[in-house]
Amino acid sequence: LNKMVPEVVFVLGAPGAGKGTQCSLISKEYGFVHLSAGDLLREERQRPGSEFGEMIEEKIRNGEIVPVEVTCSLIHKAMQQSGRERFLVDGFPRNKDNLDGWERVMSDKTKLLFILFFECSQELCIERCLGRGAAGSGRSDDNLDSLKKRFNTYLNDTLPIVQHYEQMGLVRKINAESPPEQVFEDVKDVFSDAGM
Ligand code: UP5
Ligand code: MG
Repeated sequence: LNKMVPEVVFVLGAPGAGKGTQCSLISKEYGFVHLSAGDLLREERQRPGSEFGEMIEEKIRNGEIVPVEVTCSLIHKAMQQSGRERFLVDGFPRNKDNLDGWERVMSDKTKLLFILFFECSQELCIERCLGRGAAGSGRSDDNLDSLKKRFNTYLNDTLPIVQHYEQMGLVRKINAESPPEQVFEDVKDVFSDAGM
């Protein structure tokens, strides 16, 4: 009867803007569960017997977006398995298909608090991802060819989603070009303004 509706913050920003890095800081400080859609997809890709493994790998390498049915059910499952009530959904929704799919299945089951949006120049983002690749990330998309495609998708498909939420007054913009601890200071302001 009085069951709490799970609260969700969507975390968006270009590839390499620092979404994952900031989400781990936030989860430590504020007790949100960090769910990276990309990590969930990479896990599913490795799961023995997954019928989606090859499709996911191909999409990721080409910087394309996996159909929402797959991504959304992984997010939903992870939310249920956590047994918790506050979530950072990192790197989702990335396009109209993602947005519509979430609205269909999840918007009645959750409360969207706001969108945390990390802004960082393309040059810096690419430098960070290439640096991570060179340091042995093992990610099949940390190469210049995939990065160009990831950025195309980001500009064409993801930015319109940010604009959609901006019109609803839900976007909290953060400059993500300074060092992580400094970026996190601005993140904390957003969470404290939200009463956390
Ligand atoms: N770094 C971080 N912050 C820094 C800072 N302030 N100063 C200097 N360096 C900083 O950081 C990236 C690198 O930069 C790291 O080396 C870090 O140390 C350093 P990270 O925190 O990992 O940035 P993040 O924004 O999380 O970058 P990521 O590469 O994870 O972003 P993407 O959005 O590209 O990747 P994601 O895993 O979300 O998606 C990958 C692919 O999965 C997509 O392209 C798509 O094909 C697929 N996907 C879907 O299909 N659907 C989804 O819903 C989600 C993903
Ligand atoms: Mg990430």
